[in-house]
Amino acid sequence: MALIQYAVIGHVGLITINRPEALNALNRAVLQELNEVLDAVDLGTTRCLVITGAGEKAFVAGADVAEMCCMNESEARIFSETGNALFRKIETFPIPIIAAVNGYALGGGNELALSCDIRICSENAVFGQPEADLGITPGFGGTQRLARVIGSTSKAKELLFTCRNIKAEEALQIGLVSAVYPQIDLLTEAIKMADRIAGHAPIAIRNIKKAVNEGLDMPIEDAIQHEVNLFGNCFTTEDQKEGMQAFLQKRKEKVFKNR
Ligand code: CO8
Repeated sequence: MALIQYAVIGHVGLITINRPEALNALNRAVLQELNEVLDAVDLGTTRCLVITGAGEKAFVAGADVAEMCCMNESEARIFSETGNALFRKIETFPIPIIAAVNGYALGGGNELALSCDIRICSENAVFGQPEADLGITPGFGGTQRLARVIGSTSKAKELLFTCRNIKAEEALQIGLVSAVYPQIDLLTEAIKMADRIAGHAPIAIRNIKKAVNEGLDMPIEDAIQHEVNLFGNCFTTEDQKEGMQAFLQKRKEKVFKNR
């Protein structure tokens, strides 16, 4: 059985991490399959991805502790580099990716969610970075992305130092997730959001993702120039003409061609 399942629903791709017997823990094989699935996404037709975990208990309960426990320094570095490269690929993936967090998102699980563009979760979701209690630091980007995502080094360090798990309501309150849904509705809501994103001009959406992500790492003057360039680029597309003509013609239906 595949460790990663991939389904296409219209313009939306649904990735499911499928190792429920180990609460979808990330071992080398899961990381490799996830990488392969991302490489196989048809970017000509797919406009948004959703990532979730199999079962009702966990999104991802972390990196696989059983696999990690006997690593030496060099193996640990390679594992961290592999996970970091994959999560950076997710972060910079050309189309938006929504994490539908359906339960535990601990350690590498929270780090996976952090590398996605948007996080929504179920009422039973639990988030945390328990690494310090295992004698390690987060190794898949958590020391870098948590503070950036929630916009507070104080809160990020509190969570990283105390290894305190937080529930969905607190995750919403600190801005770690955008919305909380009953578990039964989570996937439907995630796909609905992805569908809504997929209904807008795809090149504009890609340019927005680039502008926000890359701009945040630039001085503001350079970031504004980056926006100018990406805004200008939209005017080379057929979809800009379609979007604006539809508005001027008071036409509700638009056909965006990803061109
Ligand atoms: N790794 C391996 N197996 C796991 C993991 C994990 N992270 N989480 C759960 N499992 C397995 C359990 O061992 C158990 O297997 P088995 O049935 O064979 O005993 C099965 O999943 C079910 O789990 P539990 O019986 O423990 O379920 P509970 O409901 O009692 O508890 C918890 C659920 C609270 C989520 C609990 O499983 C838990 O605490 N899991 C570990 C959470 C954790 O510490 N995660 C962080 C791991 S470290 C990490 O992610 C670092 C990332 C960076 C790596 C850098 C590389 C160098």
